[in-house]
Amino acid sequence: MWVGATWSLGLVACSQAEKSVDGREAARATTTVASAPVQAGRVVEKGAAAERYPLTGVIVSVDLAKKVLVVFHDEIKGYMPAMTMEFLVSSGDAAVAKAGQKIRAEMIPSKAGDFRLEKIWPNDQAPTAAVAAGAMQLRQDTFTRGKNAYREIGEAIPDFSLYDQNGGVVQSGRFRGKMVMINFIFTRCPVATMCPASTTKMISAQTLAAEAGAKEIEFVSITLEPAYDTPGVLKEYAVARGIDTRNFSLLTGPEAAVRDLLTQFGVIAELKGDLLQHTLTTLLIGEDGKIVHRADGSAWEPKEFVSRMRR
Ligand SMILES: [Cu+2]
Repeated sequence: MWVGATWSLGLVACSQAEKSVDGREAARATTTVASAPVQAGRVVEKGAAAERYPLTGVIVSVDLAKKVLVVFHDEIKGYMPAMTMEFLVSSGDAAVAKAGQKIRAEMIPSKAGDFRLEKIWPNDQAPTAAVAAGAMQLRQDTFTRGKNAYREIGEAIPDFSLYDQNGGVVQSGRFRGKMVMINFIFTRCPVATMCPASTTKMISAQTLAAEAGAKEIEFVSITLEPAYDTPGVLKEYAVARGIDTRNFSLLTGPEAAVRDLLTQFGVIAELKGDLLQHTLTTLLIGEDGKIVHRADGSAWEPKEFVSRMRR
């Protein structure tokens, strides 16, 4: 596990990007990370693991206690026609689900004859379009900035549109006029001193900020592994870690958008075999959207950040 000021790798990706004419190479350069074992939604994987089928549909009803969604789903080509049926889901997915909401997901039939949904994403037209447009804008911005993509202290953060742990769209404009403390984690990080410790310190900062009477402050954790960390997975993580989500959001979204944010914030995340290796960065953004303070690595103290917050 390597930690530290290693955003030069991000610059390598960007200087490659600079050479490309049409941007396609740029996309490749920055999305090689975190691909294979954690692929984005719509795949059918057959073989050793359970079969998975891409599914789209509308949630008809939610049984939170039984963790069951009733979904009217579209035809699953070569498997079953469109119909309304029950699906088992995680507690996080059940908590996030709303009747009437469109979703896309992966369906997993079990030997026992029941069906599970995993990798559930919001699929209603307006929010999906907003998030896609945000991702495209970020792609453009990262590409245009080229090797200047990395945002220094004093520079404004890029605009983004992502989903929070409730599946709602969060746009960066929401934070204008507030200070924001941001870190980057992934929920299944196995290294206690990395993401789990970083989340613990964010929670401490939130508590200390409240005690210090810090005003207009929000806390944001952006996932390093968006293909796995769906809104429902983030929800479950927030509940399990006891995060007070009144001013603490966990964000995810399209792989490309997250990649571009990591590049611009100078965070490295790279798959080594099955392990997602990454650096740790924690940022404080001012009410004008500019970076006020940044800590690289795991040695930062919550109070350093809280002392810089507005009272
Ligand atoms: Cu980690």
